[in-house]
Amino acid sequence: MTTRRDFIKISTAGTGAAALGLSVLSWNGVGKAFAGKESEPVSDTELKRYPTYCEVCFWKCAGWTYVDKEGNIKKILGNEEDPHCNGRLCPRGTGGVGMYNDEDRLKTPLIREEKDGKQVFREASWEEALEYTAKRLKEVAKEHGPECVALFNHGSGGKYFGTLLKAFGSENIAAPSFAQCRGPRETGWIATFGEAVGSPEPTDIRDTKCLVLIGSHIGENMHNGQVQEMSEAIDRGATIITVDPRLSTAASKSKYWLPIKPATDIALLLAWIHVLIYEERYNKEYVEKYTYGFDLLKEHVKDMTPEWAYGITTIEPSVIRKTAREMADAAPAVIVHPGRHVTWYGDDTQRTRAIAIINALLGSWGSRGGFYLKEKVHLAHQKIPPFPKPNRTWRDAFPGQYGLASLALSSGICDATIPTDDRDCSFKAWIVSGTNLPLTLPNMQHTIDAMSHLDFMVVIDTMPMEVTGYADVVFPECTYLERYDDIRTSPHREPYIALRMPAVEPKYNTKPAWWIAKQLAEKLGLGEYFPYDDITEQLDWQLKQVGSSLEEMQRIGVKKFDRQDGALYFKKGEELEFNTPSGKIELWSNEMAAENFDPIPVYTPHPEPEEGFYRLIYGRAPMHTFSRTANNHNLWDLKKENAVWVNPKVAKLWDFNNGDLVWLKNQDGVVSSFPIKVRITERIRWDSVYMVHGFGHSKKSLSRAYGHGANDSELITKVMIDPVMGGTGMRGNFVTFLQEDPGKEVEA
Ligand SMILES: Nc1nc2c(c(=O)[nH]1)N[C@H]1C(S)=C(S)[C@@H](COP(=O)(O)OP(=O)(O)OC[C@H]3O[C@@H](n4cnc5c(=O)[nH]c(N)nc54)[C@H](O)[C@@H]3O)O[C@H]1N2
Ligand SMILES: Nc1nc2c(c(=O)[nH]1)N[C@H]1C(S)=C(S)[C@@H](COP(=O)(O)OP(=O)(O)OC[C@H]3O[C@@H](n4cnc5c(=O)[nH]c(N)nc54)[C@H](O)[C@@H]3O)O[C@H]1N2
Ligand code: SF4
Ligand SMILES: [Mo]
Repeated sequence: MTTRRDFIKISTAGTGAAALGLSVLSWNGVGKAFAGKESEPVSDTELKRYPTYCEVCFWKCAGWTYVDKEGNIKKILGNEEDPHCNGRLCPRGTGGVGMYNDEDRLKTPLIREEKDGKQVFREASWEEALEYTAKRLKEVAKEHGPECVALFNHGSGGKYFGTLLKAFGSENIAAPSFAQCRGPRETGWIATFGEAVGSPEPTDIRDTKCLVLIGSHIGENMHNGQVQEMSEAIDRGATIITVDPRLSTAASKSKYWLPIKPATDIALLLAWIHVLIYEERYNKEYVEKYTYGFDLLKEHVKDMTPEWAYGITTIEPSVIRKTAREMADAAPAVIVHPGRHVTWYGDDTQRTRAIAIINALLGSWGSRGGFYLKEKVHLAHQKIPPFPKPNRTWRDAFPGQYGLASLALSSGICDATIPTDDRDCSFKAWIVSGTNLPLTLPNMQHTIDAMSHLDFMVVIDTMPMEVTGYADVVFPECTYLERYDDIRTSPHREPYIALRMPAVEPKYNTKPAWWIAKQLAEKLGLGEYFPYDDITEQLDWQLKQVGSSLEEMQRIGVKKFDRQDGALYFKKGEELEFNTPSGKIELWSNEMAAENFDPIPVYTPHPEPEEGFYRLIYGRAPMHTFSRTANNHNLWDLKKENAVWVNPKVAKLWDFNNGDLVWLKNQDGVVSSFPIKVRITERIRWDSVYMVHGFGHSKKSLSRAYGHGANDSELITKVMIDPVMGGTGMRGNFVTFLQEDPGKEVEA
């Protein structure tokens, strides 16, 4: 029998969240995720299950969607075979069915039109909306060239629109996961180790003796497998060192919490390097054999003592020494975590380089308990005609800049959509799939300005999010529970694949991304780039190439393969060639030097708040993902709004009580659209305030989320661009409090 009791048992025994002290989560609330009104206890024999992988965040845990005879989704559980989740979904994945059940969903295609002098959306048939979109895209291409069309995507459907755009003649395909998220880390890692970290991160937390978190707030950042491994590491007695101006959940479970002054991490990292080198605690054998530029590094950090760093970071020299020694004692089973959302202060590639260098000095890259050597299954693709070669790409809009950006910059394309005198062409049309740009890119007003310059914009989404309000055409995609997508093949200790298939028919008049992209391709005369009538033909063909089949994957969901590339770690003394100019791990980076950037990271001070202002920092809540879950009734039940964390000293100064409502005003005079509740807590430094990203929705069509909490993105008007790769540093903004309603008009 599957009953409510079973569920609670699964959940509490389930995610490492419980062990991480996240019992603040209301498990009953999570239960509502699938124990909705219609959910009377049902016997397992009455339920059919279909494999899926979760789309509530990008960890992509594989699971099973259980459906009763009437076609109601009863629950979603993790797939035991899947190393991303080990059979246990996080609260968001469990509550994912709320995306399917949301009565506010987009229900049918929409076309913008003018009626009585007002712009409105009218409902349209798929045929009309597709035909109209193809016509408008052709017009843009004819007048400006196909390169003036850009795709913004995040999530599974993006691949199909990527193929469409390349066939159309444009390579301008950007995701916020680069310039707003992990781009600096990948750039820093490539410059050091010759390869990117990638997702999921190959951190061997399972076997580590010491885990160092620089801001990474694992536990609130609910990336499932990582949270589970960290919780086990804590149980095993591994040392956790957390550097964070806020007492995060991870910090509260750590042996050392270093409440660093924000924006000074590079000084701490350089001081750690100093201690490791000058106390001769680095891994000499590893460094001699595999690294390049050690002597230059040693000279560089000569004066960067813990005493020097103390004046910058406010971290006691003795603590800096003690923590460096803990790392060295654990080495090579130590992980200085590369972080994930690392676009903080504009010198982020340099900060992640410093992190990479420490890992190299400790010999953790390629070592058990450090970083394992990941492997993935390579899937074949059916033959399609070659893509036309575009005459221009987004890079032409930034001559001589961001040479080390390995992927397109979403923020860059946004900037280059606003015409300027010195740019000979700007972007004229956007296709936006699965990314809520006004809340995702910093400086919301700037994003809105860019969109207002477009000739044409089409949005593919599941919900009437802010971004849909700026579209000419809106295509409603069905949710991940109602569709097939690409086979998930992500790197891990063992290579394996996962299938997502529909558990139920698409609700309303919604369609999957592959279908929308294929229909558009056909209307644009590009049908040969989608060589199948139904996606299942393509999936079955791909699966057969690796010795499986669609039929098998529908039964098992996840399939593991043997490793082909050898051992999980470097062998002792093994000869290795790294994919860098010197063939070694570059402590001194030739690549950075060639681009005229500091070849070894340097600490530079950043602006500080003026009196009465506090640095605005932000992060994640375990039960929400960015802005996408704010309206999900299951997760909304758990957390309806964000609060602004304020230190008691600051609260006293402002005469605040817990729960007071305030508006935030930033250094450029921008005021939050909605008020936010004050949360007074010692867990935040007095010079900063903290809030969870993703709230403060301004669209009334989001009936639950509208007006709840404040939106950090509208307050982030100062963007500190990383000159190396164009990442948008977002933590250089300062806010003060308004206690009276400023009477701001909010667009709905
Ligand atoms: N201020 C601020 N900005 C940030 C961050 C921050 O912390 N603060 N974080 C940054 C980071 S790390 C990242 S990775 C990005 C994330 O950026 P996004 O992925 O853009 O974040 P979301 O706000 O979740 O927007 C997702 C959009 O996809 C839609 N969607 C959900 N499921 C589907 C689907 O199946 N199909 C389609 N077509 N659409 C779907 C949602 O309705 C929503 O409109 O944001 C970055 N921007
Ligand atoms: N529940 C949930 N989990 C998620 C997501 C989600 O939306 N919801 N999104 C996922 C994604 S795409 C990403 S990229 C990750 C992001 O999550 P992470 O990469 O783990 O975290 P960051 O956003 O970099 O950092 C947030 C932390 O940085 C601290 N911080 C702020 N300023 C500084 C500083 O100057 N120095 C230091 N050392 N710390 C500072 C904040 O106090 C906060 O605790 O989370 C992932 N996991
Ligand atoms: S971590 Fe949670 S939300 Fe993300 S994919 Fe896994 S179950 Fe889904
Ligand atoms: Mo991210």
